[in-house]
Amino acid sequence: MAHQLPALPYSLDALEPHISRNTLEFHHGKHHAAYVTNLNNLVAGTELEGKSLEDTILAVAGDASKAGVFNNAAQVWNHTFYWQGMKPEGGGAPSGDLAAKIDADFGGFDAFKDQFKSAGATQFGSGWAWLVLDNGTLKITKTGNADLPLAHGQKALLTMDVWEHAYYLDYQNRRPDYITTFLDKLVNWDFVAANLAA
Ligand code: MN3
Repeated sequence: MAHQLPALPYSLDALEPHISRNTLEFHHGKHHAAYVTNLNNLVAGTELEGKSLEDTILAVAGDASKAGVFNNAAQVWNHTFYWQGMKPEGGGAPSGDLAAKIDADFGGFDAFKDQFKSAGATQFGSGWAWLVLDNGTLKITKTGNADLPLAHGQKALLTMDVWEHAYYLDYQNRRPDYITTFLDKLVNWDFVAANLAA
């Protein structure tokens, strides 16, 4: 079965005023959809056709001759994961085991936020900021273009898209304002906690 564009886990206007319907219509309906279409076209008739998204990513990671497949497959995965990491009335602080783990590995929630903001702000050009589990330890990372933790043996817990298409319609060049809003108003900590527990 061909790869499908997953529905958003909320309505197109659910994240307003922080992320507009206009942004989600383009970002999900055009950008994310195009990655799915491109991936299906690239794998059609090859040994990758019918493989899961994760298996496809792992099969071509590091293979320069398959960069197009990697980029589109990874972008499909990254966006599906990004949507789930946000919710209406999100943000605030995590609780329970996740909060304790953040305190232990970062020295507190404020230190986590500072590192996450810095990763997003300093990713030059297009890419992603991540909270990952790396050999049992929480870490903040950033990746360029489509690159993702799965290709580096890390488990993704949360991601923030810092490609300009993620924020430009709502924030123009003010990427730091988008990042602050993502943390304060949008993060779905229940999703992050479930990923940590899985
Ligand atoms: Mn994007």
